[in-house]
Amino acid sequence: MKKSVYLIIKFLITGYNLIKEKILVTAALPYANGRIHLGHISGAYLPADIYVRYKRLNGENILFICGSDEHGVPITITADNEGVKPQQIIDRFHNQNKIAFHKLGISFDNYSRTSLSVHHETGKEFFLEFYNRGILKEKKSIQFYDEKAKMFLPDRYVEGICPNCGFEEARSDECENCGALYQPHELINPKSKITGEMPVLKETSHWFFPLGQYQKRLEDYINEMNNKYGWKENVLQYCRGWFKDGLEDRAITRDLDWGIKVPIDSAQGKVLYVWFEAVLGYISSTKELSEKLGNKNLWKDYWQNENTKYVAFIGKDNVVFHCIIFPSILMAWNDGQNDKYVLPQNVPANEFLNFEGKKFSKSRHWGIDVWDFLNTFPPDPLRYTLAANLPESRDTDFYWKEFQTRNNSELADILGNFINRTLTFVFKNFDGKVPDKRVVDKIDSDMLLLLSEYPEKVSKLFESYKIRDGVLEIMNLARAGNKYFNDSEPWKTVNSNKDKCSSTLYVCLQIIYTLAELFEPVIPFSSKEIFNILNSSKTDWDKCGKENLPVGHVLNQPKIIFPKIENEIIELQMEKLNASDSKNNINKDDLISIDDFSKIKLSVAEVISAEKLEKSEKLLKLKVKLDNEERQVISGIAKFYSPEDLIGRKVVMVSNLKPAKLMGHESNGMILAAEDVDNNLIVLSVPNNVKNGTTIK
Ligand code: B3M
Ligand code: ZN
Repeated sequence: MKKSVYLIIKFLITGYNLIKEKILVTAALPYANGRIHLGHISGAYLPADIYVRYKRLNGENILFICGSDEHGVPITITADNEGVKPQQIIDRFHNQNKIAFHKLGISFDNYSRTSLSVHHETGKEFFLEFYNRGILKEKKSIQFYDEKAKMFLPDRYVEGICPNCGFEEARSDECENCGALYQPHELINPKSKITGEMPVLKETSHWFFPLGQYQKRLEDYINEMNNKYGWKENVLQYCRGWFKDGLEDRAITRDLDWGIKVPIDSAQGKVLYVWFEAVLGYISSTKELSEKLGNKNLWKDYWQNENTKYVAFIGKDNVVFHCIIFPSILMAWNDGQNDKYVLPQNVPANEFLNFEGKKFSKSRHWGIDVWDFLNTFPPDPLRYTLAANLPESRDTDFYWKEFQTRNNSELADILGNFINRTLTFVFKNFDGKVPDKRVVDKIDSDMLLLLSEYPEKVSKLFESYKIRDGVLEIMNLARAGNKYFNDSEPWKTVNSNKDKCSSTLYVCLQIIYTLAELFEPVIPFSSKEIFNILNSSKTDWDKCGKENLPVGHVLNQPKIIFPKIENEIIELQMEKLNASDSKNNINKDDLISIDDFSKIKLSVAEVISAEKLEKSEKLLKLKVKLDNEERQVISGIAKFYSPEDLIGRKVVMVSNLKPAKLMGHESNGMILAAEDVDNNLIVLSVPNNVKNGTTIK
């Protein structure tokens, strides 16, 4: 080829790649203060993953971005409750959630963390850009301050009596019981949750983002996106609600020491408000990916490219942050001199998933943890069940019984059975090879026509974020396959009309091929197994409804892809869920009198030494100090704490327990710990300023 021709072609290809639309998909960054549960999965991660996998099969240039949200009060509260540093909490849950996502086949291109320096830099860059351009307003306000802990107390750190209804666990400016809103100074008997002291009111100043100024532009933006790309009605409703109330300035700094430090001298002890920076986590996660891939500009190719289609998958509780706050931050940035960012083209937020008819509740242990789930079941039946029941337009429920039915009656009896009966038949009668298409009757051509329409049919649904309908539609193809098999009666034609029989099986195998591909986004692990049986691999999405397996192609022996789930296993899971819930529902007959309770002497004790007991995985030998007495206690917490974790800690001890011998060692008391649903023990801590030996009442 002449060099000039070569150059022209190269130029055209590069040019095409440059202008070809890029797709950026993000899914909400889960807080690293707990394990993700099935509600998170059906709210955002599964629909996003199905969409992304489908787009990849279309050969799109797509990035799927996520990571852990590691700042904010939810993290520090969890850390305080456990008596550990926030870093320990985020390390634990970042890793567990990352593994859970991986096991479930959620195919992020990057799963980052907002504690990384690339993210801190990004957060500071945005703040400084706004600060330097004079966009931010500094305003003074009065807030609770804990003089002992030397810190301002975020809302959730203060508790007192509601001035309106007398509820005793009201927050600093809002009562959960009666819904009243009030000023912090109106709260009666405020107490700091950190030290238990009465906090004082102190003036502090914060920087505010002028959200109100963006209202008109945000309304126009959402209208335009809705007109062009069709936003979901539930999402529009939430936005309209916010606009109706009128947008107001929002503080984007907080008095806390966990988070991204506000990068100006006059803001000592302040960090960026977690929501201001968390949404920027999508950008920094993409930057981290660029670095990993050694392609410095990759993130810009997506984020700062007007040909990027950006879709943000979230749950309904995050709508305001993704449809209002994040776009306004990007608008403000884009008004400056720097390269411009793309705004979300769509935010297909889902409603909630409830469990067995009741709302998810972390404190009541009502919900199902992905980690636990995948210890018992493979990922695809869960993916399919959730996908077939996504809360796209209203809340839906996860029922264990439905999970069993979706697996046994749909995956196994419809899809699995169709594959199995076809392949078994082909191995028995056609030597394990794709048989010839000899006679094409109406029933066959109708089936092939229906098949050819499927990729587009499903595409239309997926493109409009009707993921659930798309998934149900694919299962309909498996149903149609079974019906075609039944109506064609190959078990008869194999003797009476072998050519006809051969054609029937040829068509059935093409259907299985199409099912393997269409189902790839939904049940990727099983799709791979189906392709293995077919001894084949995927093609472009728009070609998968055609006749892809050639005559004579050698197949592999079938095997069971979807084993049935037995009743006992489901019943066990239901019991487990109910048991964790009833832990908090105390039976009337179990109530004790105050006299019964006062028999138990609870004291504050300080751990002064700790060591592992030889030959025991569970036990630690502790020496604890009461008022002016030392005691030896043998405690079954070795799996959860190393000796160093405990030394110096003040704990709660039952101090009037009869002495006991454990593995030959005397124990004089019992250390109290909380046991979570996974049977992890968390030792109760007492603030350091409480004296050893103090009685707990
Ligand atoms: N971490 C809230 C949540 O997990 C929050 C989402 C951040 S998305 C930038 O629901
Ligand atoms: Zn109240």
